[in-house]
Amino acid sequence: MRRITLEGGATLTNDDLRRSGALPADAVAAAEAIVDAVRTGGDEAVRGFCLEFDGAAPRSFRVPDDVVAASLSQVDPRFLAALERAHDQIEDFHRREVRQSWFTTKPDGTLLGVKVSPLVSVGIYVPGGRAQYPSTVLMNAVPAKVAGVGRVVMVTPPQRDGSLSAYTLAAAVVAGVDEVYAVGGAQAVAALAYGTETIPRVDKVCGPGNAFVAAAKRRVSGDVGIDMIAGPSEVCVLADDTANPAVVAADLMAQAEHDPLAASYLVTTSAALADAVEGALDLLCAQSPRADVTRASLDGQGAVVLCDTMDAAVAAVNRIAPEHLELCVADAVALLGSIRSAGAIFAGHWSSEPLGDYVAGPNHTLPTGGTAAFSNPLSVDDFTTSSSVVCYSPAGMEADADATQTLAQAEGLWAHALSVGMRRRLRERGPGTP
Ligand code: HSO
Ligand code: ZN
Repeated sequence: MRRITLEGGATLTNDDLRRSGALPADAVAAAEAIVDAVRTGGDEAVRGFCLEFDGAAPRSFRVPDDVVAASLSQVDPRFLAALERAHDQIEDFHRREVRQSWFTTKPDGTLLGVKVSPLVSVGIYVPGGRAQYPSTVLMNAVPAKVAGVGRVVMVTPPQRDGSLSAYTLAAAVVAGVDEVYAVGGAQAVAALAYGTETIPRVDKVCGPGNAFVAAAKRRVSGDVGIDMIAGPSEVCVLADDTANPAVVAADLMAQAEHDPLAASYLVTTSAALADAVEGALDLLCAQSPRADVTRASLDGQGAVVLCDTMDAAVAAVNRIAPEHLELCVADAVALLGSIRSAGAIFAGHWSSEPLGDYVAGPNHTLPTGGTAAFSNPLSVDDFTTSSSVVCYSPAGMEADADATQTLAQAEGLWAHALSVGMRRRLRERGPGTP
């Protein structure tokens, strides 16, 4: 990995971080053309793109419920138990995020508040093909269900033989997904956004995908809601000399093995630890069945940032604003207060990031590319809307009328003032409705 030494208050530059979140222009152009074609062409257009990209198109996109349910008997019982443990802990965590509607009454009898409502329907894109991500099904469907979304739909591309992965389907059953469609790519995103003859539209499209899927989500955004567009995965390990170098190396590799463009950073005050981690990386990469992807990521984006003080190390972490941060230091909890920007913080030597990818409970859909400085993990809030509520009493209306009319006059908005003025006059005539 590259070594960057920060001394005397020096800070990291964009070049140091080598982040590559931009979508390739040709993928954007292709995805936009597909979205527009599906918007006007419906099922037939979707079928055409499935034939073109997957080599086959199912007669019906909807996967029958009995086929979805049968997946439970096709997977190993240990896998199912793991899925259920993950589901229960993710559900437990997200239940705590539920925001309650609230109302308050002023002394004059006016009621003010916020009413929270679940989205009516949500579509979850789950990558398929060679990658299998049952964990992604849980991380998207569970918060949607906890929010109270009535219709949770999953789309995922079929495998080479036209079937869907039993792992992915089993996760859909455990998470309570209502409908499954065997469609992938930009055409699936377009079908969810605009609806086709056989795929009803949804209010929001979420879930990760390749550049085509990401570009399609960006294209439909505004016509439907979308969640964040995730870039390559990242980890930053902040370690002192109490960290175990082999463990730190495994943690850097756990992110690097996702994608040649993934980024793994080690920030440390200990040159001895940095050397030992590099040694361990060589040994462990030689054993990894995913050595190609892992090495490509570590060589491409990976970096060791050597800092002269712990304060400088914390500043470097906040500058990186990583998707995942591990605090492999003596007193991790004491450092929490100084961490400003990180999607998820794994505090202490026992808190492996992959525990959070699968079972700890928090969501694994997290802001990437430095966006943790201003955005949040996927949560129950992403599956609700809120409406402010105003319910004036006659006395409350009178009390606020003068200020409203004065501001309306200043803005030259005659009917605004009239709307309140009429009510004032009607109220003077006595009780009852205006
Ligand atoms: N680390 C990935 C999530 C994931 N890992 C899924 C394994 N499966 C991005 O947070
Ligand atoms: Zn992961």
